[in-house]
Amino acid sequence: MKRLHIVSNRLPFSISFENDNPSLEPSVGGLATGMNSVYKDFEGKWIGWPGIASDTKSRKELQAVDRLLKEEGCKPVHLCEQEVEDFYEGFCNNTIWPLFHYFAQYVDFHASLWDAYINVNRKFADTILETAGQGDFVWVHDYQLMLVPQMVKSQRPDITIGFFLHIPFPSYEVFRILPWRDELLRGLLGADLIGFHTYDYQRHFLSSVRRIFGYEIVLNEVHIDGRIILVDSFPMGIDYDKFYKAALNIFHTPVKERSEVHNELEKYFLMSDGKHLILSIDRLDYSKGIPNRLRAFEKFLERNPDYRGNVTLVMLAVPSRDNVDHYKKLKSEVEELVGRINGLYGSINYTPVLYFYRSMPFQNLVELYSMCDVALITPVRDGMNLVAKEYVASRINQTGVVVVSEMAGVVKEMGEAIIINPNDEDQVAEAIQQAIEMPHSEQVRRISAMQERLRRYDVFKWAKDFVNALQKARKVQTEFLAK
Ligand code: GDG
Repeated sequence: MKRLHIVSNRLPFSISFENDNPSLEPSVGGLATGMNSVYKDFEGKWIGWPGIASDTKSRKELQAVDRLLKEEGCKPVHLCEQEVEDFYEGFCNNTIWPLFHYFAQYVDFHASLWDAYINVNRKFADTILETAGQGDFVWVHDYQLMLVPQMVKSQRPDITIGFFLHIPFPSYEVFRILPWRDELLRGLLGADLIGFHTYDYQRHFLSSVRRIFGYEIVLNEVHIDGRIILVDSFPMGIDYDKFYKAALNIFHTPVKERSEVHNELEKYFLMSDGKHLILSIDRLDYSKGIPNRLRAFEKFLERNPDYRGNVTLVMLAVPSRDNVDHYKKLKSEVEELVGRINGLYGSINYTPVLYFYRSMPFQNLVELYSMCDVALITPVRDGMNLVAKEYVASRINQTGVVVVSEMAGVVKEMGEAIIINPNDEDQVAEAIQQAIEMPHSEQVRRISAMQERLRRYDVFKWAKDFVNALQKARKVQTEFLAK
């Protein structure tokens, strides 16, 4: 195979400066793990924004950053403060993100933000055009870069382009709201392979293509004058072994070397036999359904006085996009609900909701996964939701219960979870009760089945499948042209 280049909004490193000297810290996210497993094999580059606004640094500092990134096989696309504001915070996070998560009332329709989106996509496309050799492969990620495939394809048809969307693709009736819907679709159709987490998103996309352009669709192929575009679903997995092994390791760590989080959680369980911990982890985002979750937990406590004092919700809300108004309001709403529940049902030695507004190191995350009896995952919309998968992978004794929203992509792989509609707070409150009362043998039966599935289709298999499909897309195209 020729070279394969990865393109994503952010490069897989964060950059910090000490006395004008930059240093790189690799990101440990799922995407970086999956991509590292494929892109190093193909000697490609990783193209993306390094995460710093270029006009806040001197020329010398930027050159030093570029040098470090080059050593890691990365090519930066530099963005200035205004571009970050209009492109990333603006069109990406205030237009596409809310629309694709069905929050149409939050969408900003500003032509100036759209212009910034075009310009930044053009910068990414230009960097790809400078980097890719004859016949190379390119894998573009996510909603920030939907115009890139067409921008590259129109100049270099020899490059085979894959695109993967990490968020939902909404139904046509929602997608059509966007004034720039035709341009976005045309941008995506520059790719040779378009991938989604689930078949539903794939179906919504194809329905938009048919209704907006009337192109011929044959099974999962779009036929447009002289080109065939493959459209398929690839549910993203996790690095299963990493979570499983980290969870195993926790229980082999000598007591005095254990983290504070671990010791505190253990103390909680030692207080009495009937204690339960329910876990909630997400970025603080309106798509994640955090207020609904809190209200459902409140209902559960209201209806089950016997459980007061014995059931605690551990809520980790990771700061996200906190300069955007909707996110600020959400933070206040969540804090108010936490305060209300703790005020109503708390006592000197019982805090119903343990709320943390921060991110935690990987080690603590796994401790939470492995020590909480229930994972409560209630997004109102979520492309996939990797937290649900990580929880299952960390259950080394196969106990634990997942309560999961039918609006999250992950539900398609979690038939053994308790599935709820996140807008039905009564149903969620009942699901909490069902989860903490579930017999041990049933927990084991359900978790084992999910573990088996997630172990087999991990992030490495996901990345490999996509790359194989990309190679197939080239073959299909070549054969079609030869006819
Ligand atoms: C987007 C889509 C799709 C969270 N808190 C901490 C922490 N995390 C890690 C988790 C997990 C990741 O962040 C979150 O992934 P999700 O899938 O749950 O959600 P999004 O960030 O919204 O991701 C989503 C995903 O892309 C992949 O395609 O599933 O639908 O919205 O891996 O472990 N990690 C650490 N500390 C934390 O406090 N170390």
